[in-house]
Amino acid sequence: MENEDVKLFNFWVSPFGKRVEWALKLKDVKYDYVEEDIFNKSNLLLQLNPVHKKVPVLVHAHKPIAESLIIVEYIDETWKHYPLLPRHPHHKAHARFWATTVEQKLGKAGWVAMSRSGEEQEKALKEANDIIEKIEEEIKGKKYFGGENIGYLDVALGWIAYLVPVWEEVGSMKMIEPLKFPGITSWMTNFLSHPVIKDTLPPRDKMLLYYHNRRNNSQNLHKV
Ligand SMILES: N[C@@H](CCC(=O)N[C@@H](CS)C(=O)NCC(=O)O)C(=O)O
Repeated sequence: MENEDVKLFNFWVSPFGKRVEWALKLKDVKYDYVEEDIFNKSNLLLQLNPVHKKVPVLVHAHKPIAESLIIVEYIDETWKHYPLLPRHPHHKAHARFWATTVEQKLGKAGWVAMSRSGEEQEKALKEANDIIEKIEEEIKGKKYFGGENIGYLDVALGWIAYLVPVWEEVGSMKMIEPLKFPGITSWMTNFLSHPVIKDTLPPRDKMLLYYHNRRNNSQNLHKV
């Protein structure tokens, strides 16, 4: 089963798809990568993920799995070496809680802070700040959320490390002040310089161009 074909349908800058790429790479699972155009989706993607019609989709042993955090857990259960989720049920629940809470709160606030200005941006920055303060408490004194090694929560929150600096530049604002949030800032450096992660990061110029365009044309909040 674990040696069956693996295929990842993804979009190059997707913060959700990156989670899956990272989980596969950390576990050294070989896979084929299929780039999807999320503005002109293939029929195959619509068949594989008929409910949400989104990437990422992982196809393993000819069966599709959708939703990035569910895929990461599937990968963790299927390929056991380099475990991502903690073993203890409480630690596991804690990691899942922060993965979904940060996505809900910071994902939306960060997008609005990047794509709007004036009062709307101010309000979003305040919301972002509230959750960033909580993340700072979680990471303070640790190399990774997973401890000495990258774990589930690092994979789940890794988008912050490569996307927030791009969103800050595009939105001419600052969400993560290094002096105010030294723990998150050093986690971002540790995460981005990890040998597995650093090879997966999209080119910064390409991301800046993409998000500048998204900012100028930002009616649709969901195609991150
Ligand atoms: N909750 C989903 C979100 C996936 C998602 O929003 N993917 C975006 C690309 S970053 C997408 O496919 N958007 C296409 C659309 O919204 O139609 C997950 O975690 O996998």
